[in-house]
Amino acid sequence: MWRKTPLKDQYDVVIIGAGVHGLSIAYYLSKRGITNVAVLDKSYIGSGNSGRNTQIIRSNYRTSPSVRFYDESLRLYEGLSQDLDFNLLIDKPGLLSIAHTDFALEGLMLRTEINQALGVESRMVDLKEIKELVPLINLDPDSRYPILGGFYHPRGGVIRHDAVIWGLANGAYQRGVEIHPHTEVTSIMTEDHHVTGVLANGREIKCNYVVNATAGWCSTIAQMVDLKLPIVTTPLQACVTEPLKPFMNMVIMSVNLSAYFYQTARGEVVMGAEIDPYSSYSQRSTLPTLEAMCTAVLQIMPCLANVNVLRQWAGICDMTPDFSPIMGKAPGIEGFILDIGWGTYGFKTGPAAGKEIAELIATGKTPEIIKPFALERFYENNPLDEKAAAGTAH
Ligand code: PYC
Repeated sequence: MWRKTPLKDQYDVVIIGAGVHGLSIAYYLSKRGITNVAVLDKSYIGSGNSGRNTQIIRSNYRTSPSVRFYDESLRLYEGLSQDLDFNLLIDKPGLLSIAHTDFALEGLMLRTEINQALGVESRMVDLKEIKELVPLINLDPDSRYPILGGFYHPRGGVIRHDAVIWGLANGAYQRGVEIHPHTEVTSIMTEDHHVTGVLANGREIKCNYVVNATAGWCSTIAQMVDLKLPIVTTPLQACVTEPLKPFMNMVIMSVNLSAYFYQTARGEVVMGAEIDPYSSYSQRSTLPTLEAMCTAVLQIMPCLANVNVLRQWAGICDMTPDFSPIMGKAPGIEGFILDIGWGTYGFKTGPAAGKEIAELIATGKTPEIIKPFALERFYENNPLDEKAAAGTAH
């Protein structure tokens, strides 16, 4: 889909990380005519969380800045196949968040009101409607965690992550952007608090902007300019079963059990749970997490007992204290741009982050919609608390 070219000595913009975010920034820059751009990745493209996430897209968040931003991304995803002229296999059967306690139900009601006030289609559903939406769900009132109600988000769904990565890479490349896999940045050069270039695969490359669009290694990259981030890196695991005949057409998330699952177009059930309870850079999966995921999903969908799990994997997630990302200019370092801290929710925001960061670089001004996500919010004790809606399964 693209030719390998030698690294040049100078670019306008160097983007570190060839995942959905880095490639999306490159694509939207190229649409603005900014094409002297290189996307560098220490491994193959999409090798990090972009190829490890579970492909869920939704905008049913809790705070207004998040709902606005995630909804912009969902809208961009809805039109991205046409925009890229590349079939991204979007599938939006709807997303159902279920609650097993009154407290969780109240949280879903609050999200419903905020979503509706901002024009995002979400509504509360009772047990009768839940049964209609997902006939095989366990609604037994005597089960260990009886379901009390749900929050339905009809535009939620999934989009094929490998297609998204290749589509964006192809779109950016066709407009003149260079993509350099297996090209590791080991330092960032600065002069007078301005970024001047990077050292990549042992070569000095000059540039005006460096974008940190990495997941898992964003603190390592930030350290290269002595920037400390309030981020802890933690694994998140998922697994997939053998294929089954179609039996459900919905993404289900349980607030209290910290579990989520859906059936893919190939019939497999993809499922996941909460982030691991420790910090690590390991991308290996573990038995206790497999057990936790299956226990939770079987509580909701007991018919899956005896189904074989075929694969399990992990990605590593950069978690901020408020479960919201960091986007914008890095304070005190001209030309160093942050698109990081994407925790367990980065895949669904690739298009909006790409578009807005491209605008920031093109105009020099931070777009209104990403202002609430600036790093400075932590210096000013002004967090954007999304834990209730952004944790893996909430
Ligand atoms: O935020 O929708 C989500 C999600 C699903 C899996 C990980 N994060």
